[in-house]
Amino acid sequence: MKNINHTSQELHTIAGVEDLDNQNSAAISGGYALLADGSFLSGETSNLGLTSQRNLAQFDNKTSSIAVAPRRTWDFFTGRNFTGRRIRVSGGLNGQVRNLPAAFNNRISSARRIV
Ligand SMILES: [Ca+2]
Repeated sequence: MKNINHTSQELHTIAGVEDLDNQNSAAISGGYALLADGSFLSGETSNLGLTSQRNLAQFDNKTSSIAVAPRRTWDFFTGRNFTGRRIRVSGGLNGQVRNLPAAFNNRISSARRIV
């Protein structure tokens, strides 16, 4: 069954990108990737730390937004064991929140840290 994200984005004027709030900035300060069920890191979250995940277990097919720490890059896959379609998310210089495009929304099943 396909999940549909009804989270409102009307408070956000820049699609897909916004500054991290203090709580989420602290969460990723050590180089983490943070996954969230809702857009813009709303709803339930899962912090991957620095460890690639071949199987996101309870977070399988839930991720709708991702924050990656500064200077880190992760690849996220629609299949387990780093298979299927891939989307790369980099934290840039300041970290970044990325809302997943429709082809990946609620479809991420594994995650691999690149740097
Ligand atoms: Ca979701």
